[in-house]
Amino acid sequence: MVNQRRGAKLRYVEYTDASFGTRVITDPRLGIRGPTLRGVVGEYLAVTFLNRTPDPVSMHPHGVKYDKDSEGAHYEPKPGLGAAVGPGARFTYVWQLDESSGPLPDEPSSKGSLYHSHVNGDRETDLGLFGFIIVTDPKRARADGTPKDVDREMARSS
Ligand SMILES: [Cu+2]
Repeated sequence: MVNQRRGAKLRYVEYTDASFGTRVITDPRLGIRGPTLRGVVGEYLAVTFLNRTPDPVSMHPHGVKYDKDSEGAHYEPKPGLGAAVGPGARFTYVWQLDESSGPLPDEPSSKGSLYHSHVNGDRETDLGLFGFIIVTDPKRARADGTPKDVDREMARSS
């Protein structure tokens, strides 16, 4: 399977809605990274994921709260429903942005973490299936959830 697709990359792509018809053009500076997911403390992120790859993949988040089905990681003995989304299948992950997801009062206005596919360890991340999650303090956020004190955003993953 890996040999068949040597050199091929995979990528999370954002669409305007769950009909998956119209792509959202993301910032080219993100490179192969998936769309940046963001919210403010107190909100939930609901991500409807459709797998258009030939293999089971998932979305596993860091820095947020979730129940077993929305964990998105294939941990034994009993993985949750979102642990491995098969080719052509879809799953809606629900992630809670609680106090620990966001910044402390004396920290910058947002806290970053990441999401990545987690069916086969790091393999899918190496293929390109990862992206950022940015959680902002609601007192320091604009109406759209972006931080008031940031006018230009650069994200790095290393
Ligand atoms: Cu991880």
